[in-house]
Amino acid sequence: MDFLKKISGGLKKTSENFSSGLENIFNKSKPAQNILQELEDFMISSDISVSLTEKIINNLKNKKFDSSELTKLNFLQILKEEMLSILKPVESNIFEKTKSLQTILMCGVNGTGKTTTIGKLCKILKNNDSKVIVGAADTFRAAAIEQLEKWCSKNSIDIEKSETGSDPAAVAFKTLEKAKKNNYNFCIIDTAGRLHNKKDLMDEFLKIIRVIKKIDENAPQKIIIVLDATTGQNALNQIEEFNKICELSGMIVTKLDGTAKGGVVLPIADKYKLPIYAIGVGEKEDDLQPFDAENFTNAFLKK
Ligand SMILES: Nc1nc2c(ncn2[C@@H]2O[C@H](COP(=O)(O)OP(=O)(O)OP(=O)(O)O)[C@@H](O)[C@H]2O)c(=O)[nH]1
Ligand SMILES: [Mg+2]
Repeated sequence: MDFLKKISGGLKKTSENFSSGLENIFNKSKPAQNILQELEDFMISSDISVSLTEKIINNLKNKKFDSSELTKLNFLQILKEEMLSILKPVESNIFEKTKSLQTILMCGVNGTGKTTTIGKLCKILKNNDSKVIVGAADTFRAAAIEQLEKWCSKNSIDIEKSETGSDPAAVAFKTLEKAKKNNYNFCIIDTAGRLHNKKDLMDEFLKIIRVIKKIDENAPQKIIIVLDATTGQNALNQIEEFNKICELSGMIVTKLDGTAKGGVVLPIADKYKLPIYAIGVGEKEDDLQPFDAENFTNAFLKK
């Protein structure tokens, strides 16, 4: 299945919600002022955020459409331009095989899709002929280690683990040590979900980073926050909170298939300007896609 088909399927709820909303707004003639007001309310309810919605509405106002000119088509044109100008700069592909070892540390609040995303990522990396090792540094639950093991065995990926309850930083250390010694291309560390207001858990995360740096001072090359699109504007707070304690490199937005409000990707990209490396559009191993602004925008605005 090609990328565009896959992402269109994944964004089906969002695009259907968006097109039926626009259909309702433009289905009968009304003054431009009313249309603008309805568009504003609708975009905000689609999780496009107040500030970004205002920007788009102002763009429309500046074009001075009168009621006969303000059509769905010219609205979509302006929205598309706006979306591309926000999303193009955050496109970033980091999953190509590189000569030097890349250590990727995953983080995020509970249940956003970190472990599943690592599983899917392993397949992409394996297909690029990369040598990959994964560290099961979520030692909090036995099930978390088993879950990661299952994903790794599917793609014959090496995994480093320890018993439940052991120090996650020690697992991360062992994984990177092995990766370095055996010339791996990627070392990916899974971590337990954590809320920013649990100081001990945030300290534990910082310890993982400190310990990794003992082996390679430039590692982790990437700290990726995994965000669940179904949590809406909450995802923005999560970026804010993790960014307070470490320097996030970028993000992966999951569960876009599970929401009609995929519009949340826009304020996320607009506010933080952090790269979006990939998006999750389902639970299966092929349901992770490198982020492509053009494909995303086309799938989003599909009639
Ligand atoms: N529909 C859908 N479900 C997803 C996606 N990504 C992950 N999930 C599901 O989300 C649930 C949680 O995924 P996990 O990978 O366990 O999340 P996690 O962040 O590792 O969770 P913790 O380790 O407990 O913090 C699972 O049921 C996954 O199948 C996605 O892109 N789409
Ligand atoms: Mg997990």
